[in-house]
Amino acid sequence: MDILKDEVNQRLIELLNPIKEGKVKEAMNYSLMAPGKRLRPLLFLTTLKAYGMDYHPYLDIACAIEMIHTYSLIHDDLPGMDNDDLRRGRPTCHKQFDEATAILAGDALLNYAMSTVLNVKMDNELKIDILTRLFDASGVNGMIYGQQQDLYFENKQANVIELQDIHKHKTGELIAVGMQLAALIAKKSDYEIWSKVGFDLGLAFQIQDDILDVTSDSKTLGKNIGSDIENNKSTYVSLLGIEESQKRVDELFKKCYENIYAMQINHGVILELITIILKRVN
Ligand code: GRG
Repeated sequence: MDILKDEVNQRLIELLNPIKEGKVKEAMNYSLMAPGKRLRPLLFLTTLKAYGMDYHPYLDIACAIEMIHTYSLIHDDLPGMDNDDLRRGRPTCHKQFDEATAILAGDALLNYAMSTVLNVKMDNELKIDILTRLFDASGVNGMIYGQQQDLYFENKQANVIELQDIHKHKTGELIAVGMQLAALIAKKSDYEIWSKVGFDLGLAFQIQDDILDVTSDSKTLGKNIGSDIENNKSTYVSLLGIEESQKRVDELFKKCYENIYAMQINHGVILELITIILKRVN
């Protein structure tokens, strides 16, 4: 998995190279090249590997997914949203630079993700399908809708169903999208199963996040802890407690393993990554 991650990091550096020098490029580079787990691009590349495909022609799509994820983190950390000052073990983008630069760097990463995919040499019809899914997942009916609902429920009690809806969109969409795109590229009929796996994994990932927020520390996590409590947000832990939340995580991972085993793919590579996520400490 480390080799894949290194390839993504190397390609991200190359992709940033041609951008005009200035504070926005510096801020994009600062946030993108900070030590993130690269989970979303790895899910995409690993699913392609599970289909026995050469992933190299699609490396830039993996990088575009990470650019969109990083933009969402930069904007989420802004004072108008979660107002956090630590991310990926470093001061958040607006703390390191300033708010205007952080807004522009987020905008630029989203925009650059689009042009990065547009520049990939591949079948045009498939490229349009990929762009459509990627920007639906991160768009106003996807991640942005999730973020809107997350902000709406600040200072209001959300129930588990409402919370699940927030997480499906805010976290699940971008976790699911890589696996969905790999199925599109491989021209397999597994799209729906990958959607199920992706959304279950996304929900498990988010509940893990809620648990880590109360059981870990900001040095290990590389971000502020207790930010949900500070912003008066309902979480799985605040609604169900740690034990029941962990039970839900375990059930969701079990479902993911079962659904993956039911597919005609090379299970090993993708299960290795799922297990890394299952055991994550940050
Ligand atoms: C601003 C449109 C907009 C959306 C923001 C992703 C998001 C939506 C907000 C980030 C805050 C948050 C806690 C999201 C839940 C998903 C999550 C745990 C994100 C962090 O992802 P990791 O752990 O981060 O993969 P790294 O740094 O490893 O990439």
